[in-house]
Amino acid sequence: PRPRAELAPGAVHVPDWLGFDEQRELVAACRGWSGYRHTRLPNGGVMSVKSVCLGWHWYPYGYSRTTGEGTPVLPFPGWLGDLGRRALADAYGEPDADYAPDIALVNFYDATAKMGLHQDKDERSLAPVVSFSLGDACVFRFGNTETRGRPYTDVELRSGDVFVFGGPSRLAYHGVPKTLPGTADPALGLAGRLNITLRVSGL
Ligand code: MD5
Ligand code: FE
Repeated sequence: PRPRAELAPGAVHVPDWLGFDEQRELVAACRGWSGYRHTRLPNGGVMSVKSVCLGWHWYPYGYSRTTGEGTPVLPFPGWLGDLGRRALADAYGEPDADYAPDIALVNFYDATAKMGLHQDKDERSLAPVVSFSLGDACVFRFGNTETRGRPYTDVELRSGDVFVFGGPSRLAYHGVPKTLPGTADPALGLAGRLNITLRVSGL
């Protein structure tokens, strides 16, 4: 059994937090959301993950009420905020009735997708980020707040895991150097990895 682990102050990994039925429901919800796209970076690069946002549209580096393509921004569902509040309470061992995420960023990783080390600085609020992993496992690299580089810790995130990033860890560098293709439970019906992060825009 993988124990709950605090990697750094405010950075808590809760393995197997989601039951299998909850994982299936989240995968089904992710399938229902449309508009996944490879985000284009200002420097000309294109992200290898495909993403869709609920509540606010993420563009590097900020959030807007309209997508670049002019398609409507999907609503942020109340049930997802409830799930995030429960996850936060279990991770920190303390409920926070005021935690009100209004953004969900959903990332889909195919077998070759990855995410370079970065900080999440596009939210005006430094409230915690709650992350749900589904499907293939991945290597998650959790770094430090000072530099893009060592020291960092590699953690395997598996389907059903929750990770909460708050406090001093909210601005830590982090990334996904690789996924572990084929590790998802076939009964989940997901080839690849989905990650849902809940955030507070502060807008
Ligand atoms: C992922 N997503 O697995 C990760 C998990 C992203 C992103 O990094 O920006 O979409 S969320 C990890 C995260 C979020 C906020 C803070 C910290 C990590 N952190 O301080 O390490 O697709
Ligand atoms: Fe991030």
